[in-house]
Amino acid sequence: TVLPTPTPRPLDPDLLAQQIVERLTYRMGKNAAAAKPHDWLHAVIMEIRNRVIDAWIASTKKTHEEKGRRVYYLSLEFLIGRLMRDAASNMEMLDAVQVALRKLGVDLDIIAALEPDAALGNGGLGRLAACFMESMATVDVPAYGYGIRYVNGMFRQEISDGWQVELPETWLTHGNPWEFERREASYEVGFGGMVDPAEGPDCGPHQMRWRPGERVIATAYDTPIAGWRGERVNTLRLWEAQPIDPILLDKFNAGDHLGALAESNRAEALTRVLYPADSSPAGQELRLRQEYFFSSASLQDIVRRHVQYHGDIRTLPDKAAIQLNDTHPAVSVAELMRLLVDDHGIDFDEAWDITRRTFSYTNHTLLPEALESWPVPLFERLLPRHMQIVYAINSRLLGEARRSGQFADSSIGAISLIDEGGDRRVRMGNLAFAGSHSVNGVSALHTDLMKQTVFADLHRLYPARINNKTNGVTFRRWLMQCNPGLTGLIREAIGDGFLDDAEKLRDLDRFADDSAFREKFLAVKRANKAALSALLRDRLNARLDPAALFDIQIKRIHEYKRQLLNIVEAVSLYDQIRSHPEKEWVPRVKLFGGKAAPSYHNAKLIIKLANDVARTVNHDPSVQGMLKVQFVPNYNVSMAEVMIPAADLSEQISTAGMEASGTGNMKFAVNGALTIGTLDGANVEMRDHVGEENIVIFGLTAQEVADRRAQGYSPRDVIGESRELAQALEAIAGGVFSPDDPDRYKGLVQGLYDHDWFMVAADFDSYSAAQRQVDALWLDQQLWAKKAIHNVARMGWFSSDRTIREYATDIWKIL
Ligand code: DL6
Repeated sequence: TVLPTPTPRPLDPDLLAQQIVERLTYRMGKNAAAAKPHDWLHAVIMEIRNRVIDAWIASTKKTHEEKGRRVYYLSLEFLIGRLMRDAASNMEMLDAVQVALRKLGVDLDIIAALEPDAALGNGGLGRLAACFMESMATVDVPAYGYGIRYVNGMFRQEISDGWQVELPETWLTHGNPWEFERREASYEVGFGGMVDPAEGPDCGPHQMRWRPGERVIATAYDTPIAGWRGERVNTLRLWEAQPIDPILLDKFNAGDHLGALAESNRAEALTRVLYPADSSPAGQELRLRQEYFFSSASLQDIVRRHVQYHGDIRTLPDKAAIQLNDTHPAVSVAELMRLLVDDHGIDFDEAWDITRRTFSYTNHTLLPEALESWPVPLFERLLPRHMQIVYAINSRLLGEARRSGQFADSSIGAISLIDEGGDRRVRMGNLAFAGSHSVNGVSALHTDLMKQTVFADLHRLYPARINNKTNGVTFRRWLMQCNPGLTGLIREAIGDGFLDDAEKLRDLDRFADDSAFREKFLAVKRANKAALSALLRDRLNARLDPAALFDIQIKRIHEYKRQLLNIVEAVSLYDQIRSHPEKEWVPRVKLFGGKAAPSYHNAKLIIKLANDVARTVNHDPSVQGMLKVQFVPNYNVSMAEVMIPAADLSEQISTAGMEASGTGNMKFAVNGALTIGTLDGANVEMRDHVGEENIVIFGLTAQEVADRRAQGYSPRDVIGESRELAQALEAIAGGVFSPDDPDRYKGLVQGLYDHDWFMVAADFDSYSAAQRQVDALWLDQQLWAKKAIHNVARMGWFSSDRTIREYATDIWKIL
């Protein structure tokens, strides 16, 4: 094949301006004089895209020629956010674009704000996948991301009378200039139907013929993902479901107009909407259909590509490393077995060996309610052939366990792929574990706990399989793009080395002792706070004082993340300020942001409480200037990019042992916020890197949490011993913040008295004391700045480039 050689495109702003106008005129048919901001955005993206495409074609060519191993990252979520600034910056054309647009009388910031967030994910797991895509391109790993092209991604959150209201987000309304439809990459995906033994002289005993009762077409949409400096551009391939027949004309002609479209609607429903739950299983049949749909299309694509380029399917593990991002794509294990055994005629045991050498699996949560399992009858009805394969794998797995001599008959059930307690269910975590050569956690603590809890038995059987890969974040988006002020200041101080190697941020450490630098550092932070204040004034009519301490908790709303602890502490502080107005209080702005799963009652109530407390506190003249509470609606990637650089204090306060890693914690610290946090997830490793004197740690450890629960924890007694906590809870439960409905929070507070699973009461005093320690530190701005600078300087290890190098070396064996 002859591939076009990339033509170097000049970055002369005049020429760039001319090219942008050309795109506007001849590709979009718009007159520059009449063009609207959306038109300019589209034209600019097309110009940036051209450069990306050149590099994309070159990368693909290189990968083909090298015939090396490729990574396939299977994830039901990619929380990408906006792409324009990211791509322009990585292609090193951001400055030129800005100047070119200025010449055309167009403001880059204004049009950039019009680009919709690609919100194809819920939270940490999806955002990690997006950071990994960028880092894989940056560290030159040939990779494909595979997922679903949801028409409606994460819902738009509006706050109405303090309550969360969910509205559909229509990110594709103006088209998506970043994606390319690939009609040639289409696959049939089946559901239901019958399975018969395959007949023929060459058919093996395990080979079957599946005749699905229902079939849909998966069509690929490709988005190029450019790495830093455009060295490599990888592909994010998202699948759209289409019907085999768009309309059943015989039904239509017979007058059944709705019936004629029923099949089409059913197919399209598959990729219509993202399930908006992150820590509880969606549970419905549609979700399993989504999981199988994208797994099957991706596996067919991978196998086809392998056979096309390498011929022999048996060499798949040498050329393909497939990473399962949580259990959502775990059915891929059975799908690859099906393709190998039924389509390629490979013996079952050999196929199992190929499969295990190809897959690896990342676990992202220990929450029992988030571990996926499917009722056997549902699984069998939807995927009859896969059910047979699961049983066949299970009998080998249990045989191995028995032969190991490590398991009594009574304990072997924990390893089984089928949960036999209650209604029988297929355990997707066990399937992913059994079908992979590597199983990793996402922080050191999380990985240890995986070995001790959810996978204790499988770990005993396969002690070498579990390993740790602590998460990271891409510093291109989460420092360089979102915080140009700080990036500029760092460049001035230590040069540009850190742009290519985040560990070089270490050179900044010595500037913590430089008072002139500290002043500039504080000035940058102040400017970022002013920018956030301006945004929130425009959007919410909020009046925030940039001189106050900005204390921010942004993440999904969940009881284990303990927004409630933060709100209760705010109420207690409010009480104290009113009781002692004579004291020198540190002015604080407490900001909250995050979405609750639509069916998660307590999470939605916590949002309402934050808004109720905000209304009361913010209207009370006796605390004016000392405390402000603000819930920021519709928290998303773009909002994070403004809030994180503006934070003084980052709240990472989950119950120890419950947050697998966290990645927001890393983004805040590298942007110069101090962390108040528990020894949970990656906070533990952050403390080790930044130094315990530069982070505020409080609360029970994971071991202490487990011990307290085992001993019979009595929150009522704890509350009885803490006057401040008792008063704050009484106020909330008694309706001080909800005079319109005084009983609104009775149940929520009662839950704290009765069981308090997340240890809000147990950690309250320690948290409150830590907050006062923060206040004291704030009064010494020079010391504060010093600690914040140490945070920035010592966070280099948390770059996702480091994480990806570890995956590439230890798991994918590719670097
Ligand atoms: O690993 C990415 C991210 C972690 O940083 C968070 O701590 C963890 O809660 C999140 N896990 C999920 C779980 N979803 N499921 N299943 O989003 O993963």
